[in-house]
Amino acid sequence: MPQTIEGHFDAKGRRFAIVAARWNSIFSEQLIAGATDTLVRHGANETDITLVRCPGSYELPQVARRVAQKMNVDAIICLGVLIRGSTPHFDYIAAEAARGIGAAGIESGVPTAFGVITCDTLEQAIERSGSKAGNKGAEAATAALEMVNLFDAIDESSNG
Ligand code: DLZ
Repeated sequence: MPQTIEGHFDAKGRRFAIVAARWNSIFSEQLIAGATDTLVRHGANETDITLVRCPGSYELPQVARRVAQKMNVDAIICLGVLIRGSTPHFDYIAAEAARGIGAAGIESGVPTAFGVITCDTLEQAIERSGSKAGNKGAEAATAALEMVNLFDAIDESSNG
């Protein structure tokens, strides 16, 4: 068996930012609730979670980058809801959100989690924000938590 380095899911004593886009707030509020609930159930103190709201998913990377620079947090969970409708904006915004949220994490060294749901229909948005297909905010918070602990495990490893 190879030596395995992996992250566990203990949020105790950790500080998190949730960056959430205001668009489609009926769904994004569910993602915020799912992310917060996941962090608290894994031991985070609610006072150690800061919610930062921004206009839309396009702005998520810019805000994540600024939060990483200015706030003392262990991870940043980015949440948004994109519904295709009939607008070509969708593809541009989705691409920028995905690329930029990743870039913010790579540049800063602070893990960023991608909790943006990209849907064709309202029904899909309902499914992914807390019904049939789970809650993408909770999933993103779980990933952020694993990344925080994984980075610590890498730093502490003898090869690190
Ligand atoms: C403009 C726009 C559109 C059409 N749709 C969405 C959406 O479904 N979800 C979302 O988060 N944001 C949307 N926006 C707003 C853009 O993300 C951005 O805030 C504006 O283009 C201003 O830069």
